[in-house]
Amino acid sequence: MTKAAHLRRLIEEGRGPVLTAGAHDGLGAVLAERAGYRAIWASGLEISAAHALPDAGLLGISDYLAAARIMNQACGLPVIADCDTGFGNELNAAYTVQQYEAAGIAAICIEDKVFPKVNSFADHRQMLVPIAEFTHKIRVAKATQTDPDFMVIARTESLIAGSGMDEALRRAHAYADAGADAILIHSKAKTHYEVEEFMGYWAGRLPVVIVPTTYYEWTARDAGRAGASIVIHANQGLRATVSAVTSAFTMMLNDGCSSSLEGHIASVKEIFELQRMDQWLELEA
Ligand code: SPV
Ligand code: MG
Repeated sequence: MTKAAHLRRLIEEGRGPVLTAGAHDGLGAVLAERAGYRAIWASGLEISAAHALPDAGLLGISDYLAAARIMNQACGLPVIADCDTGFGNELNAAYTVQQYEAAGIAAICIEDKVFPKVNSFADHRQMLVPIAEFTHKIRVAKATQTDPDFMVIARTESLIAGSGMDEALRRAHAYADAGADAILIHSKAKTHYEVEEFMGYWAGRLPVVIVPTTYYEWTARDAGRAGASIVIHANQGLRATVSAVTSAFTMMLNDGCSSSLEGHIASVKEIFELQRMDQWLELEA
């Protein structure tokens, strides 16, 4: 089964939302798989942060695709690739579909903001493109794919841009009419209520994807009961890494050695296991 078919099956079998972890490299994807996540979000925020760059449209499709490809090859999970606004106009969106599909990526997600976008949590120009411009992009993207299982997820930033619930619903329905396979409704609210309200009105027309970063107290189980098909923990892995590495480096510099860390950090043996070193070295035998 292709990974695109696998992702569709996970959504359709309805055993709760597909728990999806944000990652930016092969190791992150392997850690998510080992922990029990069922899909990978190739996060633009994480891929940008891994380059020590802001999530502001600086990196291009080559950088994003290379990262998504590495994650896809490193683990058995389907990858949902964050493709920002589709890297330009509808031609760029078509090229994006061609390239990601050829790389075996299960789904792409494109959002209805003006290029170059800025991360949704930045208090900075959160501007939406006209609905007709984005529906055209979706139609071209969907017409480009050759594998019927490949998914194009349309993400509306209406709530992020402060355009309100009616606009979010209007856009989501227009994107569904244009052929989107799922809708990502993004929110930066501190509570889940607006996302829950959206899903109530939406009434399951298409699968809904959510990213509970600011409304982190909402459990995936409750989100699933409210209608979410995919729940993305988009950046917590990156944030955990930053905290852990910062405290480890500080401790070693302060102590002049790593003895207070040993016992708290992964062993070299565990790193070898994550690298599947034994399997590789068996090839020499
Ligand atoms: C990302 O992870 O890059 C996302 C989700 O698009 S967010 O950062 O919440 O916008
Ligand atoms: Mg992003």
